[in-house]
Amino acid sequence: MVAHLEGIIIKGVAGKYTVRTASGLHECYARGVFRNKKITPMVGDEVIIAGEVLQQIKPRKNELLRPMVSNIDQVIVTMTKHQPAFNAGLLDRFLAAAQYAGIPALICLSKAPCPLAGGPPRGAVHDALLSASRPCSEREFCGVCEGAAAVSAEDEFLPYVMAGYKVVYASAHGGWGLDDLRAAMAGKVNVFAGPSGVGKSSLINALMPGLGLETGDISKKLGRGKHTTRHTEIFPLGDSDRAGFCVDTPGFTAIENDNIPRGEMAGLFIEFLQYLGQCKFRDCLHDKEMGCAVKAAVGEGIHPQRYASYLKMIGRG
Ligand SMILES: Nc1nc2c(ncn2[C@@H]2O[C@H](COP(=O)(O)OP(=O)(O)OP(=O)(O)O)[C@@H](O)[C@H]2O)c(=O)[nH]1
Ligand SMILES: [Mg+2]
Ligand SMILES: [Zn+2]
Repeated sequence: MVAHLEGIIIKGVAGKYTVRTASGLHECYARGVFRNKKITPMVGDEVIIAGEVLQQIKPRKNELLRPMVSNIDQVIVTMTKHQPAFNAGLLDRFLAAAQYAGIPALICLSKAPCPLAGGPPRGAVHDALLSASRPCSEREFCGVCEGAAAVSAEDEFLPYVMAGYKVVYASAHGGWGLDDLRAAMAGKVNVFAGPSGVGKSSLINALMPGLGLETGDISKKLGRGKHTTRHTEIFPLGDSDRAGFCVDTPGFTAIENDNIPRGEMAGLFIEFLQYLGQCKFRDCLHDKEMGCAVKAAVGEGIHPQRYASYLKMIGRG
């Protein structure tokens, strides 16, 4: 009899799953019964295998459909200001999908400009660097104008900081923000999600030198990535499982939230939550209804851009 082993699917390509077990990596195929029941094994699944056969998938803690991955602690929704151009609607859809799956999200601005370039000086170290007029590097980074503190009123990310999301500004090439990212990822299973070309694989390479994931150019004509990463794969962040994991995923340019019932959408905008239940009508969709507490909070606790996005997502915008 073939021994049964427990493991985690760390990669799946064309029906072939790589399962990490205590006794090493095993390449497996799913039993036909999964196909018949329309169950697709996912990267992140805890499974039981026998030889080359994936026998059983244990109940999932959670699952994300795009990118398809399960048992996640944190989604790092990765975006850029340029190349590809920032897309608030797409970010809102990613965040709603994560929330619907019950997974906390962190926003990462990838290819972030040098935090020492422009803007008012924010500290002695910063001043000293500016007066020495040297480009900053990861080590001499002043640490004061880092992360959310660098958000200005014009910033695309202001609505998200207001909503309560943590935004990490990072650059795989410049090196800044990587320590922030590392700290936010420690001990968790983190999945990088976002459009093609934003630098997901580049960030993972920068976080784990030596990994050597393939990265691709941005199409000059379309200003979009070229879908370089083709499959989802989990990588350990350190030698022990306790260090955490990160998952690289293929980028995409659109995400549909068709699986989310319209009445549940408002509850997926985290800054709306405090107002839900205060509307005059219990089935309020927070559009043109009278006595709507959500609408009353637009411009106060709710940023108009996020509200507009919500309306679009329920087909009213
Ligand atoms: N200027 C700049 N370019 C970067 C930075 N990080 C990544 N890039 C470039 O952005 C392009 C896309 O990077 P990838 O890491 O392949 O992007 P991705 O998000 O993994 O893309 P897909 O695999 O297609 O989803 C490459 O040409 C990278 O060199 C950065 O910090 N600054
Ligand atoms: Mg990639
Ligand atoms: Zn309402």
